[in-house]
Amino acid sequence: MSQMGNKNRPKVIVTRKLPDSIETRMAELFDVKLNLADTPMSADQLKAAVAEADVLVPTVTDTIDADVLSAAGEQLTLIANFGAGVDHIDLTAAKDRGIKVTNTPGVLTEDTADLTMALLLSVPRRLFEGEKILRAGEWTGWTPTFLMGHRIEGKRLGIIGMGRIGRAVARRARAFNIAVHYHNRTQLPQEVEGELEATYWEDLDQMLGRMDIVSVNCPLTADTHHLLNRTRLKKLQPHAVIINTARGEIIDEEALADLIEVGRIAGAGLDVFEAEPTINPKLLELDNVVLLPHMGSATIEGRTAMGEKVLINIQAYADGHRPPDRVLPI
Ligand code: 8YV
Repeated sequence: MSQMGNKNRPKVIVTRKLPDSIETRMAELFDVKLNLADTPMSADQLKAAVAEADVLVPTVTDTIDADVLSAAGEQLTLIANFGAGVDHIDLTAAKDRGIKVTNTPGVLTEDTADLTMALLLSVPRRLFEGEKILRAGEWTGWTPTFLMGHRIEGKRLGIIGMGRIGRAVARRARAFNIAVHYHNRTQLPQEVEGELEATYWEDLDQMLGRMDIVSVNCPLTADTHHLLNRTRLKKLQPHAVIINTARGEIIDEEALADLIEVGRIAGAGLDVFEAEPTINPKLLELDNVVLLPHMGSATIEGRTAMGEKVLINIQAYADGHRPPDRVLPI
Protein backbone atom coordinates (compact mmCIF):
# COMPACT_ATOMS: atom_id res chain seq x y z
CA MET A 1 0.00 0.00 0.00
CA SER A 2 1.46 3.33 -1.00
CA GLN A 3 1.67 6.29 1.32
CA MET A 4 -1.02 7.84 -0.83
CA GLY A 5 -3.27 4.83 -0.50
CA ASN A 6 -5.86 6.70 1.49
CA LYS A 7 -5.83 9.80 -0.61
CA ASN A 8 -8.58 9.82 -3.18
CA ARG A 9 -7.31 12.93 -4.87
CA PRO A 10 -3.55 13.28 -4.61
CA LYS A 11 -2.08 16.70 -5.21
CA VAL A 12 -0.44 16.50 -8.62
CA ILE A 13 1.80 19.23 -10.02
CA VAL A 14 2.42 19.15 -13.75
CA THR A 15 5.45 21.15 -14.86
CA ARG A 16 4.49 21.81 -18.50
CA LYS A 17 1.36 22.19 -20.62
CA LEU A 18 0.10 18.73 -21.67
CA PRO A 19 -2.46 17.88 -24.39
CA ASP A 20 -5.88 19.32 -23.47
CA SER A 21 -7.61 15.96 -23.12
CA ILE A 22 -4.97 14.86 -20.61
CA GLU A 23 -5.20 18.02 -18.57
CA THR A 24 -9.00 17.72 -18.47
CA ARG A 25 -8.80 14.14 -17.20
CA MET A 26 -6.10 15.06 -14.69
CA ALA A 27 -8.35 17.74 -13.26
CA GLU A 28 -11.23 15.25 -13.01
CA LEU A 29 -9.16 12.64 -11.24
CA PHE A 30 -6.71 14.58 -9.11
CA ASP A 31 -6.19 17.82 -7.23
CA VAL A 32 -4.03 19.14 -10.02
CA LYS A 33 -1.93 22.23 -10.53
CA LEU A 34 -1.29 22.75 -14.24
CA ASN A 35 1.21 24.98 -15.98
CA LEU A 36 -1.05 26.57 -18.56
CA ALA A 37 1.53 29.23 -19.44
CA ASP A 38 3.94 26.39 -20.28
CA THR A 39 7.03 28.29 -19.16
CA PRO A 40 9.78 25.94 -17.96
CA MET A 41 10.07 25.95 -14.18
CA SER A 42 13.22 27.29 -12.52
CA ALA A 43 15.03 25.21 -9.90
CA ASP A 44 13.34 27.30 -7.19
CA GLN A 45 9.92 26.71 -8.72
CA LEU A 46 10.62 22.99 -8.90
CA LYS A 47 11.68 23.04 -5.26
CA ALA A 48 8.44 24.77 -4.32
CA ALA A 49 6.55 22.15 -6.34
CA VAL A 50 8.19 19.14 -4.68
CA ALA A 51 7.65 20.73 -1.28
CA GLU A 52 3.91 20.79 -1.96
CA ALA A 53 3.01 17.94 -4.34
CA ASP A 54 2.16 14.31 -3.62
CA VAL A 55 3.00 13.57 -7.23
CA LEU A 56 5.21 15.55 -9.58
CA VAL A 57 4.75 15.18 -13.34
CA PRO A 58 7.93 16.52 -14.96
CA THR A 59 9.21 16.41 -18.52
CA VAL A 60 12.63 16.29 -20.13
CA THR A 61 12.98 20.07 -19.61
CA ASP A 62 13.01 19.77 -15.80
CA THR A 63 16.22 18.93 -14.02
CA ILE A 64 15.11 16.99 -10.98
CA ASP A 65 18.50 16.71 -9.30
CA ALA A 66 19.52 16.02 -5.70
CA ASP A 67 19.29 19.72 -4.89
CA VAL A 68 15.69 19.97 -6.08
CA LEU A 69 14.80 16.73 -4.32
CA SER A 70 16.37 17.99 -1.08
CA ALA A 71 13.41 20.38 -0.92
CA ALA A 72 10.86 17.56 -1.25
CA GLY A 73 8.43 17.12 1.57
CA GLU A 74 7.57 13.70 3.02
CA GLN A 75 4.34 13.79 1.01
CA LEU A 76 6.13 13.56 -2.36
CA THR A 77 6.10 9.84 -3.05
CA LEU A 78 5.82 9.63 -6.82
CA ILE A 79 7.47 11.27 -9.80
CA ALA A 80 5.34 10.28 -12.79
CA ASN A 81 7.52 11.39 -15.69
CA PHE A 82 5.90 12.46 -18.96
CA GLY A 83 8.41 10.79 -21.28
CA ALA A 84 10.39 7.59 -21.57
CA GLY A 85 13.86 8.93 -20.78
CA VAL A 86 14.51 9.64 -17.10
CA ASP A 87 18.06 10.98 -17.37
CA HIS A 88 16.89 14.36 -16.09
CA ILE A 89 15.89 12.78 -12.78
CA ASP A 90 18.51 11.86 -10.17
CA LEU A 91 17.29 8.33 -9.52
CA THR A 92 19.75 7.75 -6.68
CA ALA A 93 18.53 10.82 -4.84
CA ALA A 94 14.92 9.79 -5.47
CA LYS A 95 15.61 6.28 -4.21
CA ASP A 96 17.31 7.60 -1.07
CA ARG A 97 14.19 9.59 -0.29
CA GLY A 98 11.88 6.66 -1.01
CA ILE A 99 10.33 8.41 -4.00
CA LYS A 100 9.02 6.15 -6.76
CA VAL A 101 9.54 7.05 -10.41
CA THR A 102 7.45 6.01 -13.41
CA ASN A 103 7.82 6.80 -17.12
CA THR A 104 5.89 6.35 -20.39
CA PRO A 105 7.58 3.63 -22.43
CA GLY A 106 6.22 1.93 -25.52
CA VAL A 107 3.88 4.62 -26.77
CA LEU A 108 6.50 6.79 -28.48
CA THR A 109 8.48 3.97 -30.05
CA GLU A 110 7.01 4.09 -33.55
CA ASP A 111 6.94 7.89 -33.76
CA THR A 112 10.56 8.18 -32.68
CA ALA A 113 11.58 5.45 -35.13
CA ASP A 114 9.71 7.29 -37.89
CA LEU A 115 11.59 10.48 -37.11
CA THR A 116 14.86 8.55 -37.08
CA MET A 117 14.05 7.31 -40.58
CA ALA A 118 13.07 10.81 -41.68
CA LEU A 119 16.53 12.04 -40.66
CA LEU A 120 18.16 8.96 -42.10
CA LEU A 121 16.62 9.84 -45.45
CA SER A 122 17.06 13.61 -45.17
CA VAL A 123 20.79 13.73 -44.58
CA PRO A 124 22.11 11.46 -47.36
CA ARG A 125 19.50 12.77 -49.83
CA ARG A 126 20.16 16.43 -48.88
CA LEU A 127 16.45 17.19 -48.55
CA PHE A 128 16.77 20.25 -46.36
CA GLU A 129 19.52 21.74 -48.50
CA GLY A 130 17.15 21.50 -51.45
CA GLU A 131 14.27 22.98 -49.48
CA LYS A 132 16.40 25.90 -48.35
CA ILE A 133 17.59 26.69 -51.88
CA LEU A 134 14.07 26.50 -53.27
CA ARG A 135 12.55 28.74 -50.60
CA ALA A 136 15.35 31.26 -51.05
CA GLY A 137 14.32 31.57 -54.70
CA GLU A 138 17.74 30.27 -55.74
CA TRP A 139 16.63 27.24 -57.74
CA THR A 140 17.34 27.89 -61.38
CA GLY A 141 16.01 24.57 -62.67
CA TRP A 142 16.87 20.91 -63.01
CA THR A 143 20.40 19.91 -63.91
CA PRO A 144 21.89 16.41 -64.11
CA THR A 145 24.29 17.01 -61.23
CA PHE A 146 22.37 19.30 -58.91
CA LEU A 147 22.17 18.25 -55.23
CA MET A 148 23.29 14.70 -55.74
CA GLY A 149 23.22 12.82 -52.50
CA HIS A 150 23.79 9.19 -51.64
CA ARG A 151 21.57 6.16 -52.06
CA ILE A 152 20.56 4.55 -48.77
CA GLU A 153 19.50 1.21 -50.28
CA GLY A 154 22.11 -1.44 -49.59
CA LYS A 155 23.97 0.63 -47.02
CA ARG A 156 25.03 -0.55 -43.54
CA LEU A 157 23.23 0.94 -40.58
CA GLY A 158 24.74 0.57 -37.11
CA ILE A 159 22.16 1.01 -34.38
CA ILE A 160 23.51 1.85 -30.94
CA GLY A 161 20.96 0.61 -28.41
CA MET A 162 18.61 -2.13 -29.51
CA GLY A 163 15.71 -1.48 -27.17
CA ARG A 164 12.18 -0.79 -28.36
CA ILE A 165 13.12 2.19 -30.50
CA GLY A 166 16.27 0.63 -31.91
CA ARG A 167 14.30 -2.41 -33.00
CA ALA A 168 11.58 -0.27 -34.55
CA VAL A 169 14.29 1.53 -36.53
CA ALA A 170 15.73 -1.85 -37.58
CA ARG A 171 12.34 -3.02 -38.89
CA ARG A 172 11.99 0.13 -40.96
CA ALA A 173 15.56 -0.10 -42.23
CA ARG A 174 14.97 -3.64 -43.47
CA ALA A 175 12.03 -2.38 -45.53
CA PHE A 176 14.47 0.01 -47.23
CA ASN A 177 16.87 -2.88 -47.86
CA ILE A 178 19.45 -1.46 -45.49
CA ALA A 179 21.73 -3.96 -43.72
CA VAL A 180 21.11 -3.77 -39.97
CA HIS A 181 23.97 -3.97 -37.49
CA TYR A 182 23.78 -3.14 -33.82
CA HIS A 183 25.68 -2.64 -30.63
CA ASN A 184 23.92 -3.23 -27.33
CA ARG A 185 24.88 -4.05 -23.76
CA THR A 186 23.57 -7.54 -24.38
CA GLN A 187 23.06 -9.48 -27.55
CA LEU A 188 19.43 -9.99 -28.55
CA PRO A 189 17.93 -13.48 -28.48
CA GLN A 190 18.62 -15.33 -31.71
CA GLU A 191 15.00 -15.32 -32.84
CA VAL A 192 14.79 -11.53 -32.48
CA GLU A 193 18.10 -11.09 -34.32
CA GLY A 194 16.81 -13.40 -37.03
CA GLU A 195 13.54 -11.52 -37.36
CA LEU A 196 15.38 -8.20 -37.72
CA GLU A 197 18.19 -9.72 -39.78
CA ALA A 198 20.50 -7.86 -37.45
CA THR A 199 24.21 -8.45 -36.88
CA TYR A 200 25.55 -7.96 -33.36
CA TRP A 201 28.80 -6.14 -32.65
CA GLU A 202 30.06 -6.56 -29.12
CA ASP A 203 32.80 -4.03 -29.83
CA LEU A 204 31.34 -0.60 -30.62
CA ASP A 205 34.62 0.72 -32.04
CA GLN A 206 34.76 -2.07 -34.57
CA MET A 207 31.17 -1.52 -35.61
CA LEU A 208 31.66 2.23 -36.04
CA GLY A 209 34.54 1.70 -38.44
CA ARG A 210 32.40 -0.33 -40.79
CA MET A 211 29.08 1.52 -40.94
CA ASP A 212 27.69 3.96 -43.51
CA ILE A 213 25.02 5.30 -41.16
CA VAL A 214 24.96 5.22 -37.36
CA SER A 215 21.79 5.75 -35.35
CA VAL A 216 21.89 6.50 -31.64
CA ASN A 217 18.91 4.91 -29.89
CA CYS A 218 20.16 4.12 -26.38
CA PRO A 219 19.15 5.87 -23.16
CA LEU A 220 21.45 8.44 -21.58
CA THR A 221 23.11 6.99 -18.49
CA ALA A 222 26.46 7.47 -16.76
CA ASP A 223 27.78 4.75 -19.10
CA THR A 224 26.50 6.30 -22.33
CA HIS A 225 27.43 9.94 -21.62
CA HIS A 226 29.79 10.89 -24.48
CA LEU A 227 29.76 7.27 -25.62
CA LEU A 228 30.58 8.77 -29.00
CA ASN A 229 33.55 10.83 -27.87
CA ARG A 230 36.11 12.36 -30.23
CA THR A 231 38.24 9.20 -30.37
CA ARG A 232 35.24 7.03 -31.22
CA LEU A 233 33.86 9.49 -33.74
CA LYS A 234 37.19 9.36 -35.54
CA LYS A 235 36.66 5.64 -36.09
CA LEU A 236 33.84 6.45 -38.51
CA GLN A 237 34.50 6.37 -42.23
CA PRO A 238 34.51 9.84 -43.82
CA HIS A 239 31.35 9.05 -45.80
CA ALA A 240 29.40 8.02 -42.68
CA VAL A 241 26.49 9.97 -41.26
CA ILE A 242 25.17 9.98 -37.70
CA ILE A 243 21.55 10.19 -36.62
CA ASN A 244 20.65 10.97 -33.01
CA THR A 245 17.07 10.89 -31.75
CA ALA A 246 18.01 9.74 -28.24
CA ARG A 247 19.87 12.30 -26.11
CA GLY A 248 22.40 14.93 -27.13
CA GLU A 249 24.82 14.11 -24.34
CA ILE A 250 25.53 10.67 -25.80
CA ILE A 251 27.63 12.38 -28.49
CA ASP A 252 30.45 14.84 -27.88
CA GLU A 253 28.73 17.53 -29.91
CA GLU A 254 31.76 19.80 -30.19
CA ALA A 255 33.84 16.92 -31.57
CA LEU A 256 31.05 15.97 -33.95
CA ALA A 257 30.81 19.52 -35.31
CA ASP A 258 34.61 19.71 -35.71
CA LEU A 259 34.83 16.41 -37.55
CA ILE A 260 31.95 17.26 -39.90
CA GLU A 261 33.48 20.66 -40.57
CA VAL A 262 36.77 19.14 -41.73
CA GLY A 263 35.06 16.40 -43.73
CA ARG A 264 36.02 13.52 -41.44
CA ILE A 265 32.31 12.68 -41.04
CA ALA A 266 29.87 13.28 -43.89
CA GLY A 267 26.91 14.65 -41.98
CA ALA A 268 24.45 14.31 -39.14
CA GLY A 269 20.74 14.37 -38.41
CA LEU A 270 20.11 15.54 -34.88
CA ASP A 271 16.84 15.81 -32.98
CA VAL A 272 18.54 16.21 -29.60
CA PHE A 273 21.39 18.36 -28.31
CA GLU A 274 23.76 18.58 -25.40
CA ALA A 275 22.45 21.89 -24.07
CA GLU A 276 18.89 22.03 -25.39
CA PRO A 277 17.47 24.40 -26.50
CA THR A 278 20.88 26.01 -27.07
CA ILE A 279 22.46 24.76 -30.27
CA ASN A 280 26.20 24.65 -30.77
CA PRO A 281 26.82 27.51 -33.25
CA LYS A 282 29.27 25.34 -35.21
CA LEU A 283 26.42 22.96 -36.05
CA LEU A 284 24.28 25.83 -37.31
CA GLU A 285 26.98 26.69 -39.83
CA LEU A 286 27.04 23.25 -41.44
CA ASP A 287 24.94 22.47 -44.52
CA ASN A 288 25.22 18.72 -44.26
CA VAL A 289 23.57 18.66 -40.85
CA VAL A 290 19.81 18.49 -40.28
CA LEU A 291 18.73 19.93 -36.95
CA LEU A 292 15.29 19.36 -35.44
CA PRO A 293 13.86 20.69 -32.17
CA HIS A 294 13.51 17.44 -30.15
CA MET A 295 10.32 16.31 -31.86
CA GLY A 296 10.75 12.52 -31.98
CA SER A 297 7.54 11.83 -30.10
CA ALA A 298 5.71 14.97 -31.20
CA THR A 299 2.52 13.47 -32.62
CA ILE A 300 -0.92 14.14 -31.16
CA GLU A 301 -1.39 10.39 -30.84
CA GLY A 302 1.96 9.86 -29.14
CA ARG A 303 1.75 12.74 -26.70
CA THR A 304 -1.83 11.82 -25.79
CA ALA A 305 -0.80 8.21 -25.18
CA MET A 306 2.09 9.42 -23.05
CA GLY A 307 -0.34 11.49 -21.00
CA GLU A 308 -2.66 8.52 -20.62
CA LYS A 309 0.24 6.49 -19.29
CA VAL A 310 0.97 9.20 -16.74
CA LEU A 311 -2.69 9.15 -15.66
CA ILE A 312 -2.68 5.37 -15.29
CA ASN A 313 0.56 5.36 -13.33
CA ILE A 314 -0.72 7.98 -10.90
CA GLN A 315 -4.15 6.39 -10.53
CA ALA A 316 -2.68 2.93 -9.90
CA TYR A 317 -0.34 4.36 -7.31
CA ALA A 318 -3.06 6.39 -5.62
CA ASP A 319 -5.21 3.25 -5.45
CA GLY A 320 -2.39 1.46 -3.66
CA HIS A 321 -1.37 -0.70 -6.61
CA ARG A 322 1.97 -1.03 -8.34
CA PRO A 323 2.01 1.45 -11.23
CA PRO A 324 2.64 -0.32 -14.55
CA ASP A 325 5.65 1.70 -15.70
CA ARG A 326 7.99 1.57 -12.74
CA VAL A 327 11.50 2.87 -13.24
CA LEU A 328 12.15 3.03 -9.51
CA PRO A 329 11.89 0.64 -7.79
CA ILE A 330 12.36 -1.70 -10.76
C1 8YV B 1 9.66 13.42 -25.01
C2 8YV B 1 11.71 11.93 -25.12
O1 8YV B 1 9.10 14.35 -25.82
O2 8YV B 1 10.29 10.44 -23.96
C3 8YV B 1 11.41 10.84 -24.14
O3 8YV B 1 12.38 10.38 -23.50
O4 8YV B 1 12.80 12.21 -25.38
C4 8YV B 1 10.68 12.70 -25.82
O5 8YV B 1 10.10 11.89 -26.78
C5 8YV B 1 10.18 14.08 -23.77
O6 8YV B 1 11.05 13.32 -23.05
C6 8YV B 1 9.04 14.44 -22.89
O7 8YV B 1 9.46 14.66 -21.57
